[in-house]
Amino acid sequence: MDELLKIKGKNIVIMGVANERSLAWGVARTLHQAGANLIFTYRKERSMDRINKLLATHEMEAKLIVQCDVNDDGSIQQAFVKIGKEVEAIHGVVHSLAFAHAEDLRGDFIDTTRSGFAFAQDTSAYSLIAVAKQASPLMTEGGSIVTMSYLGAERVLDGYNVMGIAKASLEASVKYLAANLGENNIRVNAISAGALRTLSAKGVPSFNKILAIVEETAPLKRNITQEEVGKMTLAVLSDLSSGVTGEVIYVDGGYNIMG
Ligand code: 1JT
Repeated sequence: MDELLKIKGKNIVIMGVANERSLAWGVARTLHQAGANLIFTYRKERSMDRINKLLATHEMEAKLIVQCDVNDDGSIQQAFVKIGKEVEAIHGVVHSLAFAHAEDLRGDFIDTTRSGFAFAQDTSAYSLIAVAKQASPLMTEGGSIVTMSYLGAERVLDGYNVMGIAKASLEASVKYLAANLGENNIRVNAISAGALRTLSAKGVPSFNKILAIVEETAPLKRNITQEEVGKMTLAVLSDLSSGVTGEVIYVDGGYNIMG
């Protein structure tokens, strides 16, 4: 298996671990099991403490943990300078970040403010471009960049509102980045994950209803797990997917195909 994956000893940057339930943490666990070296970025001090505690609990070690605020170009640049000093090359980046103001994730879409729109785009979509810009020069042996999207990018999902537009922008950015970076043997893909009970999903009023509808409708008749997102992310980061770039890959039990 190791020969097929070629992930052992590879340096993978994981952005977006907020707590144990984060998609990014599921990815970290799977990558660790496969023998990758993990580099974490965090924004808030509190997230760093959580990452350290999670690592200790699971008897895992990080190669490096660096601060990185994706709303700030200087912070992204500094983070990747630090990473570049620690490792010869990086082989993958997991971008598992999104944010919007709570008031923009409920109510009528038409009430979206200019500033709320810009903030969601900046944090959730532009951040991938800014990260790719700083990460790609370190991918001297080729690489794979993976981001997390959601079905609301292409379907109107009640309440997803401004995040739907941000994810549509993220998925289009994946395609343009893939076209741009392909000549450097850097692949760029998105995973469109099914609904998962994470910190981001907290405070979404209709979330239980979403989970129940998926269970009833999806071909697999259930919701997905963090581990399933981790396994697909490993596949997309690894040599198993060496011919795949610019794709949006659904890990949703098949929910998206249903009418
Ligand atoms: C964000 C939040 C991004 C929640 C997110 C998200 N991507 C998926 N979810 C969960 C979700 C949220 C809604 C929804 C379905 C799933 C919150 C913080 C900002 C970033 O409605 C259909 C609203």
